[in-house]
Amino acid sequence: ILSHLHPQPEDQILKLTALFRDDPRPVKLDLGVGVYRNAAGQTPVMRAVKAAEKQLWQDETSKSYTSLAGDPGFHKVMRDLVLGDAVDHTRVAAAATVGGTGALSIALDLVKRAAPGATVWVSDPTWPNHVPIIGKCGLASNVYRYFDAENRAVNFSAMMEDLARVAPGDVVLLHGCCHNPTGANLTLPEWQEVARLLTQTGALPLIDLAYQGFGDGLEEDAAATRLVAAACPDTLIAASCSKNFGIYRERTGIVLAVTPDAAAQGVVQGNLAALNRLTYSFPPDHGARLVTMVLESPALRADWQAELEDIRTSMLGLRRQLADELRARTGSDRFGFLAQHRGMFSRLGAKPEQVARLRDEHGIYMVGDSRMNIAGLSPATVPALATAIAACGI
Ligand code: PLP
Ligand code: TYF
Repeated sequence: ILSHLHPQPEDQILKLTALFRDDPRPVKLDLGVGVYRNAAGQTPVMRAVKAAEKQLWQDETSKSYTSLAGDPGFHKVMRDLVLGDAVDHTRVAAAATVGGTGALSIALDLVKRAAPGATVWVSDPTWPNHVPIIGKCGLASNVYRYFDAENRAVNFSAMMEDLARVAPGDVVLLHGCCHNPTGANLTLPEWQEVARLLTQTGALPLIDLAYQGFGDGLEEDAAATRLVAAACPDTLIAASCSKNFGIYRERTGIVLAVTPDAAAQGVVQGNLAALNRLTYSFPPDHGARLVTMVLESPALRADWQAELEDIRTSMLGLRRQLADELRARTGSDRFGFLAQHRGMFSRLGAKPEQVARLRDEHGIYMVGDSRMNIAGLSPATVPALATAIAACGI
């Protein structure tokens, strides 16, 4: 029976990590997988997370199960972090999940139960896992235009044209901030127009929030999510703690469902707990507990925010440095978008053969669509990247 299985396509992002590792050249640059790295090339455990872990090791007296939807304390801190007071808290159902990916999967399972015929609309392009996860949950997908490859910016009028054609009850998947893979984001007034359109069409927004704090700041990066949740009768949010708490392998995320009223909240909460139970019984607790401890302690929270802000501003500095170096080398402003984009990624706009040349001739690894992880750079390596980009005629 098992021999009837088909070989699976490799994950193009994760494949790069192995290619890079096996490259024997002494000077090489990994701009592939979206993991934050400091100037020394490390992905450290954040200070506040380490302190919480020490405290937890001392104080934890039991590792018995939590509840099916996870710890209510985690729900509360995450609801506050993501939604602030944008909506009445009695309307919000929540479940801890296995990372942001688990949150997406549980959210889409919930959609499948509520609206089995719904189509999920994703941006063109989007994170490569979105469409396969939608399919795995038994839902159809379609794309709305998003990225203007010529200008490396959002083609907002095309996006609005496509979203106007979405059927009532369909789902629109939006990146809450720091669009992956392009780095191009909507302005707040544009988000207001999207929210208005969603209420007009009766579509359900599903917001993927994987990089809160990596763009313009913790509050700023939540503004679009809050605006949409305040405008629409119901909103699904899949939030990840992997990046902003640096706890990737702990697999910590949450699905937040903003429901029309407190009565609906109870039923949705029951469905989220049931979906967790059917998928993995109880969600993992360790990362969620660390996040809860950090957010509940004023001292740990302040230290976490300071370190997150350092991470954010270091990536912004690298963006500006790269844009400046490229202006100097090419004598043109065509790379100015790098300083305008936000988050870990920018899509450079290089052709596949140019991406291959960067790798083969310069040891620079980026995803085939020319997505670069900005955090893979350091002030010392930016000049070499700029030189290589210019040398490849990009
Ligand atoms: N959504 C997007 C857009 C991402 O880039 C990621 C990447 O890590 C995720 C979701 C999932 O994150 P997690 O590692 O928490 O599952
Ligand atoms: O886009 C990225 O690089 C991150 C990490 O299958 C990632 O979101 C990459 C591939 C993957 C899961 C996570």
